[in-house]
Amino acid sequence: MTNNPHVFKWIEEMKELVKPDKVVWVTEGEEQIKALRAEAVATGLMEELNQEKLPGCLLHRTKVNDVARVEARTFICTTKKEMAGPTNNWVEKDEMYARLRPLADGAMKGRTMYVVPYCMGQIGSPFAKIGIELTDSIYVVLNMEIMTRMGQKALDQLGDSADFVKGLHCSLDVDEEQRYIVQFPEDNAIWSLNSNYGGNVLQGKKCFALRIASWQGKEEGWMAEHMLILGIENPEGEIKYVTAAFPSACGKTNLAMLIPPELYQKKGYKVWCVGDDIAWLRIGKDGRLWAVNPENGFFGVAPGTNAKSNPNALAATMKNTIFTNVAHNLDDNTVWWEGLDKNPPENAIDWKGNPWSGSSATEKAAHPNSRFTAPAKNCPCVSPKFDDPEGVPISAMIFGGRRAKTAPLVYQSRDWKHGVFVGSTMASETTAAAAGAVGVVRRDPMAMLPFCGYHMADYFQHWLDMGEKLGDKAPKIFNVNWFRTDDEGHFIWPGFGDNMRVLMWILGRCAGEADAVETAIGYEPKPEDINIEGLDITKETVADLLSVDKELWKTEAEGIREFYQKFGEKLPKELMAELEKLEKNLE
Ligand code: OXD
Ligand code: MN
Repeated sequence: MTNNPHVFKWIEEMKELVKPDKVVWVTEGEEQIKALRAEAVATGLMEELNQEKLPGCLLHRTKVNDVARVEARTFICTTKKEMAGPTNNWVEKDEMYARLRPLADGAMKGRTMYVVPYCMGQIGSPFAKIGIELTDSIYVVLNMEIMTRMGQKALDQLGDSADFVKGLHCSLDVDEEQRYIVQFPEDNAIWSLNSNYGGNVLQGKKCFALRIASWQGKEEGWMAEHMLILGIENPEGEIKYVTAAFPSACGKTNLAMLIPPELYQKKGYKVWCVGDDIAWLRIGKDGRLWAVNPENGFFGVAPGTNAKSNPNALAATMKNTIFTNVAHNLDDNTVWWEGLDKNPPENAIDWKGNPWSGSSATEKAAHPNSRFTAPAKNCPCVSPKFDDPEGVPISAMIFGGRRAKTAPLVYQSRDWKHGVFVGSTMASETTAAAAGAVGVVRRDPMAMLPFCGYHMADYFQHWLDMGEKLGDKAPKIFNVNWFRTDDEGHFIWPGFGDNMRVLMWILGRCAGEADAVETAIGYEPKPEDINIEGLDITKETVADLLSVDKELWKTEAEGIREFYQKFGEKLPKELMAELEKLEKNLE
């Protein structure tokens, strides 16, 4: 275990509060994990799936009121509201502790408190950070074991240091009215109460690796971003890495595990996945920006994942994976979800635990946000650099969103400052998949709106400061949009693996090899610069995908101006200057 006095003092304090019957340190390795899995199955918390077809795989169903992240119940609690800014829910931190303590008081009576030490980043890496999560859920323990480097090794890395994130998770009775996902960045603390859904309670992920880490990054001069990381290897064996940020429902995991089109495969190109959700970025000794994925697994959305959309993700789920809220196929004790294949099972249990039959179903078998928790090393295209403590050097950073008409297929920012402007104005249009009106523009700067642990205007400033430090070694910044539609509402660009054609132009730009034309919004490829060999579209279609409608962009600029007003005086003047430049270019 550990002799770290800071750890013991805090655990004693928490024990006094939540009053568990028993405390179990999850530091004993594989045998202990095996025993916890067996206990989860024996108590009905999880079901063991077909061990021939899905070895090591388990199924879990959450309560029906606990199926997603809850932004309205997520808080950044600091001494001053100014620190959290206008885009976060805020309560003064002592007031929040006072509100939460009575809820947590005795929350683990009659239960076991598991002490889960974990490391975000590779053990021994200069990027690595330690957290300890105290939880009363075996489901959380088993998921954390997949998603992080967990156990004794994390305590060893911590040594005697007081620098760890103190996490408390109490399942309670999963009451949504009393649900709290609270980050205390000044205290390095996270409290999750009344939820058992992954994004709320696997604290290493959104709570630590984004909300707390973004705060730490600002203080310490690095960045925690909601970005995938992928590498493209050319036939000579050189690999260039890019990061990309998208709001949800834009195919981030699919892009992270992209399969190159045949044209590139034949030439010997390969794509490697370093991360599908989060990137921690630091300036390396060479002055360039380097990235690691702090996670050790994928917590991916199951519906829509299939052998065509993402064969790599599907392969990753074939062993040692925890499925949550998917359908249970009773015929062969496996799992199913909408979009897996065209053969829904006849004899199944849906995500709510009710009998479900494909031919007579009126409701979905799997929850639209049902998930797989899969070890990264299961993924056939996981990067050989996945465990490299130094990370990978980044050539380009890509922003994107879902825009039917406004944004072109791809454009490059004129420089870092303009790139920060592009990221800060990122937006997606709502789809029919979400409740509410369709086509409404939602701004989601750098896809960090629900994950930035401090004032978003300070966050923009931090991006600008990082650019100053990086100087001419800064990655180039791009924007992509795979989702332009024709007049009938059909997607024009084929997407999926063919997105590599756009990535190739991006890498060409980084290498100073690809051509571009300057437009009102930035640099764009000429239609012939996007390789469409083997595709069913013409150069004219590409021209169309790249067109910039100035009237639409004037409306866009108005929307940005309105959005920026939120930040008042605190908005960095560089970003306002970029907006003014855009408005002038559109005249
Ligand atoms: C996720 C999210 O689950 O961004 O990764 O919501
Ligand atoms: Mn995410």
